Amino acid sequence: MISRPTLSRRGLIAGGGLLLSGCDRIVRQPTIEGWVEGAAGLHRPAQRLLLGRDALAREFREADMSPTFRSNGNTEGDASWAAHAADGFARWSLRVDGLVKRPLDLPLTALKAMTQRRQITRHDCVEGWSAIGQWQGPQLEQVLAMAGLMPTARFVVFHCADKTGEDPYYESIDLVDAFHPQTILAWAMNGRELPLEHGAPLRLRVERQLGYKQAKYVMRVEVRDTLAGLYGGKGGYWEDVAGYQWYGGI
Ligand SMILES: Nc1nc2c(c(=O)[nH]1)N[C@H]1C(S)=C(S)[C@@H](COP(=O)(O)O)O[C@H]1N2
Ligand SMILES: [Mo]
Repeated sequence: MISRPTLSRRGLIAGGGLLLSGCDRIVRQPTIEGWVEGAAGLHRPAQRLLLGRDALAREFREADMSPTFRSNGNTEGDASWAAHAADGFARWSLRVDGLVKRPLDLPLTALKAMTQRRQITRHDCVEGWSAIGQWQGPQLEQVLAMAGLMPTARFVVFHCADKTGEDPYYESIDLVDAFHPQTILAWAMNGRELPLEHGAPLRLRVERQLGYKQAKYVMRVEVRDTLAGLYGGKGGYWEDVAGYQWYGGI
């Protein structure tokens, strides 16, 4: 039973030798569960046992797409983001750094030129609403493979362009979710470029998790070995300020 996720990880990312060792390590490592406290500590391993962390989120048909998909949380970024928005993000690029061998600056054109994944999924917000939408972009795994993970890599942090008061929005996931096939950096929604209020130019879709994990306005992807020392240390804006679970599994 215990060895199962490790085996399925192996199948999923065959070919990525470097990434493989990272995944094997993360699946075996008991400290990840120990690190998440309280209810989350029970919830996450329980979900893994029942469904498997590699299971796909349900995908829908075009006919199932919600006629309106509301936006939630911040609906714009900071002044620097606004300047990029004003020229259609033509001079914007995604920074990829931290525990990587090759830090990258990827313009939108580069992200659009990579192999794309398109998926129609249901977004579930803890505030009590859901919507079905279509998302498109490269898999995060591809971007991480381009940058090359260092052996100590354990978490991927998404730094966003928006602030609520003093605190910037940010989110983080572990390597299991980072290499999940439905984890993409989406630049398109419902067949057109991501609208400003939905996180243009780029947002995370990590489909096995709740709405607040779907970071909008992603400016920088940082690979880290720990979440300690970053803002409130709990791995995300809502985790820090409101005690949301770090693993927001659905
Ligand atoms: N940068 C950033 N990302 C964010 C938020 C935010 O305020 N800022 N809100 C989160 C929440 S709670 C939800 S439900 C979704 C909303 O995404 P939408 O605006 O595309 O509906 O984005 C999430 N990601
Ligand atoms: Mo949300």
